[in-house]
Amino acid sequence: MNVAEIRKSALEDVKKAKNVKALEVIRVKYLGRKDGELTKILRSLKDLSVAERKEIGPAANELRGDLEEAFSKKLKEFSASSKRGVVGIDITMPGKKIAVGHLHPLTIIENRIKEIFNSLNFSVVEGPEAETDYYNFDALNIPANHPARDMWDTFWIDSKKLLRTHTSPMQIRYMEKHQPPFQIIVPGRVFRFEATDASHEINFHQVEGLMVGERVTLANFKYVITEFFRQFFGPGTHVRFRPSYFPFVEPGLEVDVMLNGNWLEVMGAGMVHPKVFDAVRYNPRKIRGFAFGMGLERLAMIKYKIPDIRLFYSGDLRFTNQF
Ligand code: YSA
Repeated sequence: MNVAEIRKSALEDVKKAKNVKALEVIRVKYLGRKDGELTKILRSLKDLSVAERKEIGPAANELRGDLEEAFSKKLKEFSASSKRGVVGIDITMPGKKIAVGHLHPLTIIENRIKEIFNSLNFSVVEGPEAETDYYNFDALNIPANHPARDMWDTFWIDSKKLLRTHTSPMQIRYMEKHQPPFQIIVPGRVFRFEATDASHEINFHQVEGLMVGERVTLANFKYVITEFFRQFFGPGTHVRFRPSYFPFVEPGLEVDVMLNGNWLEVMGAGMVHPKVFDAVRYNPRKIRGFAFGMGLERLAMIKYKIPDIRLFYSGDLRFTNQF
């Protein structure tokens, strides 16, 4: 190849080079110390006649300069594009904020309730959300066609299965498998086929409580519940017990808590009815117990001053992010 041919082919090769490695191969091909095409011409200059040397020498030296410039220009192009593409980090940009998750207010309340009852020696158990009418009603002394079934507006799955309307069926399930003495709480989701408003949801949570043994009395119930509310709402909290009716307790009670000068109903309760003990084959003459059921959302609403129960299930981050 003569100088003009080398110029044409070398500049063409440099233009086509895809990466630094390919560029280096091209550099060695033309400027390599041993066998570079241009190097060979430059080395042979001394053997040429004066006239030839005068003609070829300046052209070969000029080409060396041009090639070196072309190589270094191409190298700069590669390094600029690698900074953009491969490294690609602009350390002067503000960092992305990592979103840290947090617990839903109902989970916070449930955890707190479990913590307090654990400290009072209660264990936590859970049960199924889809129930049979036997556990939800019959075994709790609410036979078919009993008017008390109207107290719980029910989502029926078929004529025997339903979505539990309260956590009380777990009283039966637990007593069928365990012998007293024991004390348990049952947190869980319940469902009611009723109109929603600021304090009623069709799907909400309850925490059931059950303490059974040979010497359990209403005084034990009053102590446990008063202690629970004082730990939950604060030491000075006033608690009121009112007579009420549930078919699975005798006597039946409702419990109110005084907050900002108003009494608020927070749970149903009572001494377990002998017919419930009959259903689980305990001897009602020997065994007694108390039970209660409270609404988790209602407790959360009081504690956090939440005006509308529907906010819990709205999925509105402006609400949940406050907790
Ligand atoms: C009673 C006696 C026992 O020995 C054991 C448990 C009970 C409670 C009974 N199983 C029951 O469900 N009673 S209740 O219908 O009055 O509901 C208990 C609590 O659930 C209420 O005090 C209220 O806090 C909450 N609740 C009821 N309906 C609700 C609701 N919360 C939100 N939305 C609803 N629709």
